[in-house]
Amino acid sequence: METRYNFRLSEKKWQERWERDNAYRVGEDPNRQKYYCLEMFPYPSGNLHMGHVRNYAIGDVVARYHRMRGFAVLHPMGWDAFGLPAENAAIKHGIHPFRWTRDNIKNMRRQLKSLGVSYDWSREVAACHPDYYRWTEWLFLQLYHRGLAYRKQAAVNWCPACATVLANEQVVNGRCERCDTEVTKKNLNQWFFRITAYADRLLADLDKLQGWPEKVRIMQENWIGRSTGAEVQFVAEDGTPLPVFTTRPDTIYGVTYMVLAPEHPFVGRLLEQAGNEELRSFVNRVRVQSEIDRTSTEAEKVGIFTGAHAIHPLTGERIPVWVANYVLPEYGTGAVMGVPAHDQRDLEFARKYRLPVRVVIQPLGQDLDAATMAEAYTEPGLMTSSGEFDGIDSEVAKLRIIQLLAERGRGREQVNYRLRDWLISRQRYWGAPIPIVYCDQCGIVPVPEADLPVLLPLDVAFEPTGESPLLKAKDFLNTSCPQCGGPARRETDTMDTFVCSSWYYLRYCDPRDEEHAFARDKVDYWMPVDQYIGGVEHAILHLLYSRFFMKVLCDLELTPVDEPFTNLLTQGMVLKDGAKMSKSKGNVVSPEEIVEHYGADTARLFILFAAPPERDLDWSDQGVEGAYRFINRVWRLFQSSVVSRQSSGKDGIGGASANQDLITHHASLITPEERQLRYATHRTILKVTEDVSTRFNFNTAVSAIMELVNAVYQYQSSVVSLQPSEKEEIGGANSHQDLITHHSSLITPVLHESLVSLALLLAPFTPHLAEELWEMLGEDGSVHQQRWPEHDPAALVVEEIEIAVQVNGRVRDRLNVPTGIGEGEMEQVVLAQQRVQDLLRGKELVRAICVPGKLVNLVVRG
Ligand code: ANZ
Ligand code: ZN
Repeated sequence: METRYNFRLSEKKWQERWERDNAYRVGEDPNRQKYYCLEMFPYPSGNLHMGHVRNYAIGDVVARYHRMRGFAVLHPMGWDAFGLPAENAAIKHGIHPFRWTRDNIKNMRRQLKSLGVSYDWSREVAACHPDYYRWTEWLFLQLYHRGLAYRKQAAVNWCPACATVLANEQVVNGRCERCDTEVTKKNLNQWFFRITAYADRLLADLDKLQGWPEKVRIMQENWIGRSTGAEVQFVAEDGTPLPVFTTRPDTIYGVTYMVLAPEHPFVGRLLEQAGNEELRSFVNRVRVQSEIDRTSTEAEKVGIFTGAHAIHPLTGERIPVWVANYVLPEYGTGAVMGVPAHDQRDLEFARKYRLPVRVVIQPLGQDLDAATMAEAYTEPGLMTSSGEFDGIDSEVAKLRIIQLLAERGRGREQVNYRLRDWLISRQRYWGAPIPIVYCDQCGIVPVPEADLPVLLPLDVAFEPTGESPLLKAKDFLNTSCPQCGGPARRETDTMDTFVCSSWYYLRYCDPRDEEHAFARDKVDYWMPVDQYIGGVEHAILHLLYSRFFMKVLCDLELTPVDEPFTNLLTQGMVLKDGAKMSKSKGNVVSPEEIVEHYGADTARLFILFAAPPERDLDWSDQGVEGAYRFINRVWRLFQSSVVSRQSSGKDGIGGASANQDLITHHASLITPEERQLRYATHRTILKVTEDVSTRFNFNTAVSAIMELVNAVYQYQSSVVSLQPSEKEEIGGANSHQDLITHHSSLITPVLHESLVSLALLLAPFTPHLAEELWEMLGEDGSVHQQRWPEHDPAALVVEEIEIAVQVNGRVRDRLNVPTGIGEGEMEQVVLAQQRVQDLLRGKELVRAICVPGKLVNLVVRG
């Protein structure tokens, strides 16, 4: 007889059976409630890492649990298969991105299957497949036709030596990753999605997302960055309007200078005039700094006076106009009114360049000294040195000043967003083509829907020039205009891969549709995703873009809802010795090796047990060993308990539910040991159900299961030790067979119930082992097709004792409480009784005197 669980044989066996039986395939079922469980689809980098394993193990618990609860569970998997690494591999190793990606997918799919995750593989999608990106292109056209996709000039990273555009990842410390040349900016015509048109809804609807971690909602809120304030018209002395955006119109009398972004058009005009060499070199220097370098609070604020002045809109004063690195061209109007007394950044700038400081808001009962103040005063206060507004509250002045500016045609209330439109053009090959054609006659012409997909040509050359191979693919590039038939050129930029991942969850609902991106009735059934699970690194862009897409599609009446993900779980990282696993640190634990050595169930169990899903998890070899030992311990428990049942045939105990009836019926006949085991079993069912369904506390769920296993072992040994005489009767258990036969007589309905429950409770966590246990129990079908167990409240009732309830010393009631209940609990139980509440109505409870096991005396007044 085997003494160890052969996980290799078992995991292989069950994986093959699931595949053979299409065990996790799902369709729309009008009679069942749906449940859509989704894990973020991976980039096919080549190998699964532990972060993936954690992500999918968590998702699989959720999916398997809901399946057992009777839901039609959609649990799909696919590949975020476009992107730069494939192209880099092509250049480095001469392997085509298509082949590289396909081979990686093949390997990772095998690895995923070896983990036994319950995916409906018939729904697999890959973003780089023409059947998929055809619809990415189609979605682009839908946005285009709604005015939500447009083209404008925008700066890209440019390496002058390679004469090529660089992705942000390819710029290292401001230099080209390939040739180390200093990177500059270059303006190119690029495509944008008008996500800013949805800024307000994306912000407001965050309130609907109560099933998301609060931190993620806050990150999105900050990213959208709504500010209310005013746009105020300053005008340069030559008449050029220089509007500024300010959140503090109340400080307008404190303006002592203005600052423009180096990219501001007015600065461009000044540079056209001769003799501005100093300004020119300053502007060139700042323009290549990254946004982060320009705006971080530690970064040095540098500026230069332009020589120009602007007129203050209320006082008519001449205000010097500066250029500085900290003003961003893309925010507000790219121009700022400098108020050093009330803005820290402005104060530092003013001190550095000896610009005047003017206090216009005073804190109550204090007098700020402009000459010496080291910190700007940024709170509300009383207006001062502000003309007609002196002496009033600054919050009130805010509104009045906007009013005055509006009356004079010099400003208005304004809301501003930090959110920028989404630049989707990538000067890359391995991405979804942008379905646009440029015609000399007709200009920008969208490719007709009937002509989709615009296929990515495969026969292209990869050269380390950094230039997109599409520029040299003449058959692709040169085409005819869909409108006039004349010669035209295709757009050679491809789409940001975030476009592909903004709608994949919709394609999973209808993955093989050749007529639509997804059919309305399919998404009506499946959407929204009930539970989305993935890394917090996608908390901003991916989730925001997906929400944007969903709102656009809902407005187009292509989907029934405008939020894609009802609940979101962001899992923590997998660490080794406190550090993130990474190749460079050499602390990577390979999932493949763990599965090979210990099995998929061990890997899953360890990961689920080691930490709650949202927390970081520290890898521990002992932890893995522990999970492995536990799996063997469970297996041996079943082995010793039930093997004989097969030899002696099914002994009338019957299936799980028949068993339940039997036990309930004979409840009064069971022994104290059995009562205890039943208590443990049903308490575990309750605990695991609560942990899995409401809190994702998989770690405590697993530890509850472990305790139940201990309880069953304890029960077994107590029963065996109780019956020494029987043991002797069958010959001292000399032969192994005797022992087993002997045990079989001990499989009471209560023990059987515990074992059945264990197999069911383990199913979401260790799906292969659970199948094996189910089979050992002699039960039919897959354990994963069984109903999730329900706890029997009667089993949780512990022994009770009658106590008296007194009011002011007179017995008014009697009731049962659990024996051994504490004083506090006792008081609570008594006060919760309806009859007691009736007795106390209109009276004031002074205190409750509890005598454990005897009485509670309520001392009342009135
Ligand atoms: C005058 C002022 C006085 C300001 C004061 C603040 C405090 P948020 O809250 O992020 O919207 N600003 C406007 N456009 C800018 C740009 N393109 N680059 C850098 N800074 C810019 O910030 C709005 C404030 O940031 C605006 O209000 C403006 O400075 C500055 F006591 O105007 B404030
Ligand atoms: Zn044309």
